[in-house]
Amino acid sequence: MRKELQPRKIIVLGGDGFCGWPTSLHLSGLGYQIVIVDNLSRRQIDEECQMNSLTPIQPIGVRLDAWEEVSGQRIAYYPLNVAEDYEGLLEVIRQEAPEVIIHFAEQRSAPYSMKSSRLKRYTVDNNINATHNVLCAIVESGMDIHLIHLGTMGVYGYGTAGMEIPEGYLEVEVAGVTGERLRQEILYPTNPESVYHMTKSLDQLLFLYYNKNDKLRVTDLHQGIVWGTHTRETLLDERLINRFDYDGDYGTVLNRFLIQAAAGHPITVHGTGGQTRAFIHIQDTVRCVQLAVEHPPEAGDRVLIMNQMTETHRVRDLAALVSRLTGCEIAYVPNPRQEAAENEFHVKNNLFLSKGLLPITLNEGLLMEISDIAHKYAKYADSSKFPAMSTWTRQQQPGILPVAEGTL
Ligand code: NAD
Ligand code: USQ
Repeated sequence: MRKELQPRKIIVLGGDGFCGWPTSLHLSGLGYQIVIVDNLSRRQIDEECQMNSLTPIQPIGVRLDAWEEVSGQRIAYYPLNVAEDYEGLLEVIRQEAPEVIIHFAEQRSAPYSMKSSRLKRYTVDNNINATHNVLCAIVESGMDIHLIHLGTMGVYGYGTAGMEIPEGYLEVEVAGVTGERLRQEILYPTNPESVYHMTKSLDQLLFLYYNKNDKLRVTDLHQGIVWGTHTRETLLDERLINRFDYDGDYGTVLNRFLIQAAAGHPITVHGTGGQTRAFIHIQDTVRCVQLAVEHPPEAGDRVLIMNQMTETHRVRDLAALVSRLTGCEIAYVPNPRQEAAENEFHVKNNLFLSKGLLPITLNEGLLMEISDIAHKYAKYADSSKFPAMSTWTRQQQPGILPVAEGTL
């Protein structure tokens, strides 16, 4: 009975990317009809920056044919810019009539978003227009579509809150006009640390508005840093392999440390490495998105926000762990970012745990990642791409002024 209530067709915006590709395969493997929309801008950025995924990702057409061969399922694909081609997006939605749209289609690197005025503006234009176009198109289509968006833990900011970060909403008590105490729940105050993270904070307001005004059903997943490469489906055939970014702009911290260690390069810890962040394995990402598809908000519910993370770690502890496992050196380098030197970070993730998520921990997954991806592909790494060169302020640029206080 419950099965018949499950959605059958899902549009995955950004389905060629690091999270979107394995999610598309996972959901297709479960029997959902998947339609990918992607303008391949991430592959173009690689060309622009003369970078490549460490793993040999195949052109989208080869990927889709390989999946059909392996699974018997055909995933449809539309090359379309969600931020610029509103009419095209609306047409795809009308034609495909999905029950769910999963929105991964944003520029997702914080360092890339800070590199220049051009890239700050690109990130804002791309991310905000993409999100707003999707919301408008759902309303204009008149269909009851559940929108699932990939947001970020970074909307909460990385100060020390002194409490567990709740799932999106904060209970507050304020004084009323006659002095009585009033209790309310508000969106957790945002405190983004990069232009990229700021776009995710702005996305939240767009969701709040369209949920209130048009009663759209929206789930916003505040995801931590994703690590790992493979999922069960991407392992089925090498042509299905997922991308692996390791450069200073797109590589995320743990995956970078693993490849640096395997390539014999010192692990680049920014500043004191006192930053505590939230993490999740890519296999758990695809499982969480599945759980979000299977547990939609009801009509009239407020935006459902879930923290999509499984553990928190301090950057220098991760470096020490990778160093212990591989014997590589650690290099403490000047921090190119403007961020607190040290922070405590405690996060609630009860909503996913209550829906059946069984997290993969760093302890289980790390050795496999080292022996499989790191050793197999490290020889293809270009070590000139290891340093993170994008600085948060002009003052931090080497040769202009001294590095900002508190970031070393
Ligand atoms: P990615 O860059 O690998 O994938 C994004 C995909 O979207 C790319 O294939 C890109 O070509 C496409 N895209 C971007 N703009 C588009 C547009 N205007 N029209 C059509 N397609 C467009 O990034 P990812 O790591 O897969 O991240 C996916 C989402 O998850 C992002 O929104 C990101 O903010 C979020 N997220 C990622 C992480 C992480 O650690 N990777 C962590 C938290 C949240
Ligand atoms: N760091 C190092 N050394 C490195 C690289 C990073 O010490 O070589 C530090 C950074 O200074 C930072 C932390 O590691 O304190 C995390 O950096 P990151 O690049 O792994 O993560 P971030 O920039 O926050 O962005 C990534 C994804 C983004 C997602 C976010 C989730 O690129 O799309 O939204 O993780 S979160 O961090 O939870 O907001």
